Amino acid sequence: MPAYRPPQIAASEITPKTIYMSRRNFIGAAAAAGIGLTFGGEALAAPLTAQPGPYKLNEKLTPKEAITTYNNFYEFGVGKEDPSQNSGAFKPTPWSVKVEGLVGKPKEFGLDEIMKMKLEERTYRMRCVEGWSMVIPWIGFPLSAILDKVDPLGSAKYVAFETVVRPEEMPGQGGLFQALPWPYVEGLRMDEARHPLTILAVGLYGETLPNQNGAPIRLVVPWKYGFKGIKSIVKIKLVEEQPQTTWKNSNAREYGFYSNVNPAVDHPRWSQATEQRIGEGGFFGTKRVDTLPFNGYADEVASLYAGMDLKANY
Ligand SMILES: Nc1nc2c(c(=O)[nH]1)N[C@H]1C(S)=C(S)[C@@H](COP(=O)(O)O)O[C@H]1N2
Ligand SMILES: [Mo]
Repeated sequence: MPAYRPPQIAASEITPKTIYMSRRNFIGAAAAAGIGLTFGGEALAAPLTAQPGPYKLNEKLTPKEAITTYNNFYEFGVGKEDPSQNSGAFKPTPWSVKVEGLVGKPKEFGLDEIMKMKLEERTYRMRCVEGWSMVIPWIGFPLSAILDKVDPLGSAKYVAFETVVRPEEMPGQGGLFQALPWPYVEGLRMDEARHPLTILAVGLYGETLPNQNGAPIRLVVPWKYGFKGIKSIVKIKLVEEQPQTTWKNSNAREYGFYSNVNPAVDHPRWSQATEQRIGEGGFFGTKRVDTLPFNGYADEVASLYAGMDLKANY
């Protein structure tokens, strides 16, 4: 396993909006013409090797350029381009993650140790609650692998997660306008946390995670809306009661604890029946596809919710 090196922001990722937009059109034209392009960012990021993992997907990957420039990461601003443009000063190393709470062996994991976990390629369909989706080739390891190392107690019923707070490196956490209360927090039921689909991701497209995607380590739960995938994690705590979650705290009528992708349960302000695949039919194209129950992972996870009313538990 290569030693961990933080990804670096390429100059190409910090361009003004006009150039950025025309570059995007150029990419589309080049793709249509069958011309392969490489960007500075790809050359600079640290390569990361991983073995093929389970859950193969027969779907077209979302272009890396879209995955790394169309983001939600409010610590860096609320615009889709803010995280890629405003995260250049963020330092994903050194880093450590505390795993604590109802466990026999609480432990602080340094990033070097984390990067020595058995890394797998996990290409997942990802669905944002806002109605767009991507297909992302993550690199990571099952969350259960790290939970196993701390000996969870029988009393642990949920897992709570916390993002780092660094206003000096995360412009959305400083200044007058705070989009959300910090730290960003999320949670899973223990059986969801231990499900083999649930991973901690440390890379994508064969490289360490770009800052805007949650460097150096973030959660990925592919059957849930994107906001469950908390980024830049510093704390994982096993607890007895259902944890606080940022979006439910900020608007409980619109965002619940479970947040399972469900085309049959609309958001109060929009339908969740279909989604726009980012990067297909042109970056801002109109290719819409049907949203699938549990984001297409029903065979794997529907049994976790047997007997539950998924309209009440949204
Ligand atoms: N800490 C933190 N994690 C976060 C968010 C955020 O604003 N802050 N946004 C969430 C939302 S709404 C989505 S859709 C995904 C987006 O992940 P991506 O940018 O890697 O596609 O991150 C989630 N994780
Ligand atoms: Mo999202």
